Amino acid sequence: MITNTELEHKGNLYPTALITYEHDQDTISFITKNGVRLHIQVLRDNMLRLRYSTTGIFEHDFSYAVDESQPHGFNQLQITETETHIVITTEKVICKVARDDIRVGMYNHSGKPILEDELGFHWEESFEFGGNFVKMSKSSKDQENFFGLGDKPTNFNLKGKRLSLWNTDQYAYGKDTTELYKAVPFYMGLHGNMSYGIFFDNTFKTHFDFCSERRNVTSFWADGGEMNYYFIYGPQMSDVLTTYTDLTGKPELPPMWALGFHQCKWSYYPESKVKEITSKFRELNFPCDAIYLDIDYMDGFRCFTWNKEYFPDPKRMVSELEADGFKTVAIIDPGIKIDLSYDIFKEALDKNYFCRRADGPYMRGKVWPGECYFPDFTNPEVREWWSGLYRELIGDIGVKGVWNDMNEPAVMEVPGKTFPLDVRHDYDGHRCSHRKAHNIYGMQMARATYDGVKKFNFPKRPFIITRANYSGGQRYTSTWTGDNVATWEHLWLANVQIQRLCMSGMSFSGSDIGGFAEQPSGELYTRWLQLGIFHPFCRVHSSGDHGEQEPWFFGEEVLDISRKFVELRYQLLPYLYTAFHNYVQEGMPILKPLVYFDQEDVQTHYRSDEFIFGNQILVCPVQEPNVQGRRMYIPRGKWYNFWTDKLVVGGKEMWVDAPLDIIPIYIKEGAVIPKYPVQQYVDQIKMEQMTLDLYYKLGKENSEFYEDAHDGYEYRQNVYSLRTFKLTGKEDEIILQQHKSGKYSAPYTSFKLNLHGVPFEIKKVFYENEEVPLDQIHFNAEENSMIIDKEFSELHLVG
Ligand code: MIG
Repeated sequence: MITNTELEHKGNLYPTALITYEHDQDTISFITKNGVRLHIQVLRDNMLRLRYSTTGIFEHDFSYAVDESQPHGFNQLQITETETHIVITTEKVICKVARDDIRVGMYNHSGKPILEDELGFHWEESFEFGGNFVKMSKSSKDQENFFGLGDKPTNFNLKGKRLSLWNTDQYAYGKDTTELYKAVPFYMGLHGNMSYGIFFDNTFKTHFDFCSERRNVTSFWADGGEMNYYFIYGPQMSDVLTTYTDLTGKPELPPMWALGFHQCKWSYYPESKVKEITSKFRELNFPCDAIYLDIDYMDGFRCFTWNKEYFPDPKRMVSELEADGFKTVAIIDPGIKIDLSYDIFKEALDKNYFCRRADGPYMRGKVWPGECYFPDFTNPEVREWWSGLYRELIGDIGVKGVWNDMNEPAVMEVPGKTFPLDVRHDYDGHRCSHRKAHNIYGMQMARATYDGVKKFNFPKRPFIITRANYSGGQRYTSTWTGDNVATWEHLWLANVQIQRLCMSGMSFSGSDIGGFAEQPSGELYTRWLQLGIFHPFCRVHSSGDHGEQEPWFFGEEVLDISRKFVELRYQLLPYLYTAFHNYVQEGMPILKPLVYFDQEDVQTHYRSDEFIFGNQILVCPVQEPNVQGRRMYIPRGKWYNFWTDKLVVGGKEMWVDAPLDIIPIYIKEGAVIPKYPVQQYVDQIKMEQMTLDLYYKLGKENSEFYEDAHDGYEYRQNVYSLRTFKLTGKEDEIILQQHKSGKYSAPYTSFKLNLHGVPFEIKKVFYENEEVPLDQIHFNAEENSMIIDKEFSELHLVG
């Protein structure tokens, strides 16, 4: 036997000294003696892209994550040389490349290091597959902390963790399971009040080590592909995150009904069962907007078919549900049953749309329908075909939303629970193996689904939910955290995971409330729902094989408390919708973890129980059984207890009462919160009056309130309404100014203004600087409320 020991022991390879560099427009290209090439592209003053090639040759530049429609541009790009470095200066960042070994350091304009290479770029040749294992290591500071990385079920602050990204179907996963359903290779570092982000846009299996192997080193690497990453500078986390979402894209505004309460189970069938559930919601006056059909609605789990025994006339059923205020959402999986009499299978076979193994045969795997072939969603022609398959389901039958599952892709009864690595993919014309396409398979399926639902539901807005995803997939779909378990630990995990998804550009997310596997106690269900009404996506789902999980199943007390909280979500819909508007416009996360809310306050760096819902509501779930309250951290500033209106001064931890019917909620002082009346579903009621809850502050605070038609696309033609409320509180006066933009006019004409925490008695009210008699505005001294014209521009309430 001949062994090539030299090859076997080649190990890590490193760039050598710089020979030369070139500058062409926004890109500076460096080349080393051993042929390594580094491209640094300046996209924005605070965003640089770094690509490395070990042969001097780059492969075709292509990314599923990057949103090409986003404009970039910078104000300054200057290149200077020192004896030891080539220095690139933008308005925000100074980037130094060492002549010795092309190690890179990023600094701010006061010379403070933001992020410096430790070993920097290095690689190992991959003898088995070709190409390289590409690696990067960075020095990190003692006080540095890390956040991001998608759906990982682990501590919110990632310091000390080593994690890998390989989309995996993880039924009943646990805390610290490293590979879950999504791959979001983006994280943020924070030290010395400076935050930066790294987006490692590589779809192979990627790995991240946050000071786990070595205390002062952070590294990331991939099992193939290119060392291709974006460095984004803050210094605020909000600058980093909004730049990342500019790069990878934002979704369109969902229809408002998608923000209502959703009920799901595996599975509601036949039709009479579905109706029994929906009627019960109405009978009990428990608000609900959507009902889900899991895999059993299909004929033998064949996608785009119906089991006619269970659902003899789906179109009629869907329209009857709709008339009762329920939208129907149906599941669609990627596996297509091998069955020559099944037209969709036949067509995909004829058109060569299924994935194949390296040596030619189709990729065959077992999922719910039995043996299946799988469409190659990385082929644009296949995506086009797939989107067309929704014609009947959406366009004719009237299903309003689609739920994509099993798209990691999941395969049963095989090692690794997914495709073998040799499976071939089109990858939009850049043919590759499953090693490269695995992590984007689910995203491309959701993308094709989005296109289809959008096309056939137009001019209404589409609603998609997916289990697997990759960075940028937020452009197409919402998501949930998969097969969790009905345990208290999973309630804790749901809280962390949704905050983390919000920090990873994927705000439209939620967990299976109450847990998917096993069955919650009434207490656990209640506590979970109290948290879930603050998640951007709010759905109860369970596997169904452990008993019922409808809100009435746990008895009268749980039902009443649950109703009270779902009603609260419906009251807060205009506030939540405004948070969605800020997310789709600016990339602002809908939930703001405390570290994001106030990064200067180091107390927040290891906090994860508390979060800010939207901009002004602080929430902290109860995550233990048998308690009457908990300790929580109140961030700096002053906050009103939502339940008692008692004002507390933040910047400290305190005990908060929270018996079973209470979740700790605090409102930021100065906030003006828009509220709807309770409805059983979105747009049930023609709005006659909008409530504004105003929380007094000595000082200034701005609030926003966005509205439009709740569905459709007229908002893009300026038919929206964005109101800004500027509150100025004085010892004996409140001034409230309103500025409105957009052409939308809501059906109501007045606001009911409820005042909270006002330290003086209101004696006079001036409307547009003219005094109005208190009875004319229906001033109610007991409630401290009044009714005012919605178009006011300035209001003075004087003591
Ligand atoms: O192998 O469609 O995560 O939400 O109910 C299980 C049945 C397949 C997994 C999903 C779950 C869904 C279930 N699916």
